[in-house]
Amino acid sequence: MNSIPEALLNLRGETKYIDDLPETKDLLHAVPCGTPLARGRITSIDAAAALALHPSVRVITARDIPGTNQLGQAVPDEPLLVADDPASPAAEWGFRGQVYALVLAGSKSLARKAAGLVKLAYEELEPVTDPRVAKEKGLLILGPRTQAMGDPAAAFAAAKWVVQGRVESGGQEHVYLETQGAYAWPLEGGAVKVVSGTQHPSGVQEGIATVLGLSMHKVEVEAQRLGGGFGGKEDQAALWAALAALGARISGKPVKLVLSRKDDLTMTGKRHPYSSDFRIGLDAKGMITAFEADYYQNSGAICDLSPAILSRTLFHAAGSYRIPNLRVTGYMCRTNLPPFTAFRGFGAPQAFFVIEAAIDAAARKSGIPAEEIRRANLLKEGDSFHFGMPVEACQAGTCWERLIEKAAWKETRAEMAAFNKAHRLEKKGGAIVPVCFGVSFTKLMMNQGGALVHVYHDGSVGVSTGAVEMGQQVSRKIARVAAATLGIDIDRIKVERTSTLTVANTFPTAASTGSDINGMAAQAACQEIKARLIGVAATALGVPAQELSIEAGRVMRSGSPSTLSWEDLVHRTYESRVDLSAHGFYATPNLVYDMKAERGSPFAYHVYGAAAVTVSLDVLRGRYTLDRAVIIHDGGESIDLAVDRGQVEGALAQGLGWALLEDLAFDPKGRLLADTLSTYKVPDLHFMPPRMDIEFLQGLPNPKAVLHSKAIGEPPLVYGLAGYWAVLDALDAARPGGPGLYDLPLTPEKCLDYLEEKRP
Ligand code: MTE
Ligand code: LUZ
Ligand code: MOS
Repeated sequence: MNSIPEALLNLRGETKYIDDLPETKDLLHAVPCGTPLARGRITSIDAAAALALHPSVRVITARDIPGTNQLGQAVPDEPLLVADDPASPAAEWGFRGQVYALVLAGSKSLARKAAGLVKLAYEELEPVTDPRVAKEKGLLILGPRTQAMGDPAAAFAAAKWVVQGRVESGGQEHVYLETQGAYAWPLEGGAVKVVSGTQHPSGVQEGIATVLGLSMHKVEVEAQRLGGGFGGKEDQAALWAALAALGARISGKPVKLVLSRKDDLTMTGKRHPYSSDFRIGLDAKGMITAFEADYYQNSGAICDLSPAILSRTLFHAAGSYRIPNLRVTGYMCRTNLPPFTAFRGFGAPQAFFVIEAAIDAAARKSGIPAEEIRRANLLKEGDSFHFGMPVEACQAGTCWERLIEKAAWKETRAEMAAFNKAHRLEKKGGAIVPVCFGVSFTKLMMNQGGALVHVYHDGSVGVSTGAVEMGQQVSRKIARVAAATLGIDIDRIKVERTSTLTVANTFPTAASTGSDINGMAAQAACQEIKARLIGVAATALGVPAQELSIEAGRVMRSGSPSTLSWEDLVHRTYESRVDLSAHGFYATPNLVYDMKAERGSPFAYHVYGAAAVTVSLDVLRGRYTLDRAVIIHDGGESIDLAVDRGQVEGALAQGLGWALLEDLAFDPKGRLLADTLSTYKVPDLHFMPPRMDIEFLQGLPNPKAVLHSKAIGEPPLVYGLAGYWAVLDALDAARPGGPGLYDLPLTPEKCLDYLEEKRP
């Protein structure tokens, strides 16, 4: 009995992904055909040349779909395959790379070759790529959504300083190491089994059921692990799984579909780019009295998760600050780009960038340093968020003060100023960014999860939950929860692959709630089994159950070891014909939200933190290097500190990549310009600051989550924004009195333009 942590298996190269699954002789490989332009209408698909290539070749189009050609949940705008019937509205496609046919063949190279021979006849239509243009044309996916508090008009009228401006933030490619994919088998009775690279097995199950016209109980979906998800497989894994399932259904053979990197980059969604307008008002002391923003979310061609993402943007509009008068509106602008989707942070980082830009602009106008405005306006205990939720267990100030101390910020600032005075061609810059991130799915219903725990009669334990392992080590955390609850060593626990057969009706492993929700469900199941075990122990030892506990694999009586070991007890329970299995369920309590009034408490709690980043800028070239990052993070009582540290480091890297480096550029015709990993630049070890100090606040148990922990996955991504403001700070040292630049990512090219006064 020895459970090896996922991370160690990764390290040894022993983890198996979809493309590693054994291939049977009858396996067919699938390759999707994507539309060549951003917008058009299909007039016909000619598969003759592809079919002539080899007898194993099959070409599947929308006409072959036995159920409904629709995967859209919030809005029915997501056909599985663009229709080849010119009379149908589904013949119009909305982005370059939208799938219109699936080619199957006996080998991958054959399938790829055949896919290249499928001929598409179409009519080209004019694309829209700019969200503001889309809004002007009335191309909104759903109506605008507004949240408000206080009286912004009156507050602006009374403000000493009022500043307005415009902010751009670019998209971001997930670059999960494992591309999207699925492996499907036809089962007897018309059923189908699919191993899917998904964060949301139940969602994939539902999508396949719809497309194949099956009841959900005939669709089995399993996710063993993902080679990274980062939100990219929250909604969008369903398409590939449904295509593989369709292929299996039609061919009667197993079908494997694993996207090539290039197909994955062009065909799948990314983080939403935003274009936003803000107005901020300050009083003479630098207190923020009013804030307004309009967010033009570039939603891409399909609704996907855009409404939920916009919702999280609005909830995080005020960042970590108390703003008494506020009005923010979001627009979901439909454009002819790939459907933008969930990406770590889920709309919150975009909102943080806007409020921080507004503060930066206010600092330039008022002369009050941005850092002072940030510090003075931080949320405090007893404040309330603009949607009415009280601010509780607030650590915004604690994190900030500790950061100033740990980073020796006053001294650092003084050193940077002295350096900048002495150097003309190299400048230092630094910035601090606070984070306050709400944890829970903003859609109430999604905050539920289940678990199924088996104690085998040799004393080993299998735990299944709805959580999907994607590198974040949720399986490690759940194993720790089960071990702690049962009172045994973690080596006795094995966390199973995620399957709709073991835990049904689950929600995606997302919103950083994987261990919060599924850990609680596993805990509930373990508690139930433990109560039964203690009952058996009480009979065996002849003592009241209240005196008994299980610790370190032994039954304890009033704190002293009894004669019963874990194995003895489990075996006795088995002999006594008492159930050693249990199902657990958890629904996050106390969440309320009134969508009409835009008031309530949509989050179980908030995660707080602050990051300081310092940089050096090469003034002649516009290039910069990151010198140091210091982070103070409020993580509750960590279930596994090594995991949490890894999550903070990884999220920081991804946040820095988004803020500074990753340029998700499309041409005006909607073509992705960097569509390979040699042209799309992600942060590497050399890009990261050589000094990274991450400190977790101690002694702050969180009563709202499992084992007093806090969710960790997404909030630290926002720390990456400190890199943006640090580089801008260095630019200011080189170009004093500049207007500021709010156009993320702040690439070296943009820095050079700014220094040459070509921007904004
Ligand atoms: N860490 C790794 N290694 N791989 C991932 O795909 N996804 C992130 C984060 N950390 C991710 C990751 C995202 S977007 C989320 S929402 C959370 O993990 C989901 O997992 P959790 O809720 O179990 O923390
Ligand atoms: N997914 C979702 C999410 O559906 N709702 C959310 O609130 C959310 N938040 C973060 C990441 N994914
Ligand atoms: Mo994470 S964006 O919630 O998958």
